[in-house]
Amino acid sequence: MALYIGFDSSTQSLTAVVIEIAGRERRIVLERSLPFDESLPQYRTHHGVLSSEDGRTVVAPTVMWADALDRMMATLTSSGIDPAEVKAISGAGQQHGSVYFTAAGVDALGRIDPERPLATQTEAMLSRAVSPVWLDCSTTAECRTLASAVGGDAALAKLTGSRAYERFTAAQIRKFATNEPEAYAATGRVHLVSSFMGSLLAGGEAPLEPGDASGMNLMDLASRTWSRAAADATAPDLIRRLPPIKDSWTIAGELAPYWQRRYGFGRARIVAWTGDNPSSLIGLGLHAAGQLAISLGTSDTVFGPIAAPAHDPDGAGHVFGSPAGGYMALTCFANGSLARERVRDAYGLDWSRFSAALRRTPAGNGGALMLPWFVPEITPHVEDAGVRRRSLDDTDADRNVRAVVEGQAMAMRVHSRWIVDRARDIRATGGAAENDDLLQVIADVFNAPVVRLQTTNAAALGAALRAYHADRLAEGHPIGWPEAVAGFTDPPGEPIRPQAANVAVYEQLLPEYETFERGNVAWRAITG
Ligand code: XUL
Repeated sequence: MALYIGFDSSTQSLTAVVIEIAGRERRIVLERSLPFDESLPQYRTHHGVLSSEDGRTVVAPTVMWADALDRMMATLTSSGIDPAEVKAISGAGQQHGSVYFTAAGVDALGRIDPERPLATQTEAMLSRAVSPVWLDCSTTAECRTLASAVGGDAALAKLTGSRAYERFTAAQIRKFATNEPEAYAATGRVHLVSSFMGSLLAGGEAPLEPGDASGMNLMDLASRTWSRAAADATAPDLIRRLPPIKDSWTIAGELAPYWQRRYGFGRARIVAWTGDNPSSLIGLGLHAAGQLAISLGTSDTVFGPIAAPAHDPDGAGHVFGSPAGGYMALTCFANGSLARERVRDAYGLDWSRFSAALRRTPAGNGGALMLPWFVPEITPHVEDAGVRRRSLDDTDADRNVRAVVEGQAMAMRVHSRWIVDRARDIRATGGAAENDDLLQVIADVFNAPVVRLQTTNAAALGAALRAYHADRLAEGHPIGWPEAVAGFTDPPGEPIRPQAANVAVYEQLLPEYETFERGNVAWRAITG
């Protein structure tokens, strides 16, 4: 019997999924989540982040993630699993967020003292106390400079998989290097959330891998190496500050003595961490082009594997490396559960009353439409936050609930056509995937069955499965992805099927939605 741990260090929480594999016997043995706001109140985060008054600058206290990892290890080992049985560990991190180490801090990773808490030791390794995260949209000027230096947005998208994005790491590094040149000069390495967490576990620098590195606007997508042109356009002397990019199945090292001595683990292998979306691709068992997934988390994302890099004609989507090799396409919406929660709270509802409101209202909402841009939106690109309503009274709780869900589902359909025009089925994950009424709207808008897997923690499960896959390879017994994920990613129940009458309503409403959306967006066209 062998245990594998997968983590998901996401915006609002750290989640762990532990799987057990004994030949054909495979099961999830434990799932635990640690929400940052409630479990670590001393960091004073709200929804896991610290935001400026205007909401455009969004960071997280880097040390909070280290603290969460320490606590999660304590939780896991007191939950009945035998730490000595853990063979390999991997993880997923919220994408794009960056962590800044001094050169001495990188060396100190190899000397983490088991006698002292991890958080205080981590603090001393950093040249910057906070990490900019994916919700940040303060770097429009940096994006313009970066794009024009490499020949325009279309050229940057061709090179790196995405045009310049505010939340992507290059623009964030540029802002830091410009505004805090001394702290940038003191920076020895810039890591992502994923490789930072992997480095803490391995007690030494973990590499980046193509899945998460492609969320930086810095990696040449074709060669999977750093692009000198993009790096030089970002900040002085950046290339030497970037960790190496290695295959996603690279073993970063052995679990550091800190974890072995404190919690009784053995010499588990640490497998390179990836981004949360690439990890969910594995956790949902997606390895063939034409498959589509929807993740309903703090952000909502629509993604799927693709055979070769494609590009979103609207310039809103991304191409990332897939941790299984090859590529994946993704579109991200900032107003995911953030928007659903805002509507829920505005009308004093809880989730069950939110669902009841969905059931009481008809598909199509009598033509009412909402663009739920409570925070600046990524897709479509909207800088000025603000909810836009059409034929919708903002005092009508039921119809506003339906409008937020329908608005999100129609945006997902419109902005995922470039990935898959007609999906055979859709795999759903993330907290809100537990809600049948919400998934029904998605099934009807996409005219495709929606399936849910055993867990809605696909990113953490994907990490555990990646740990297993890489461990077999390291043992000299490589396995393919279908074998690696078997028993974990087969849909356990019936899908939620589209209802013909509702499908017809949305076929009519979709063009109206598109017109309404376009009328509210100053499109930042992709230029050559
Ligand atoms: C993807 C993105 C978000 C974060 C959320 O591009 O910005 O989905 O990965 O954790």
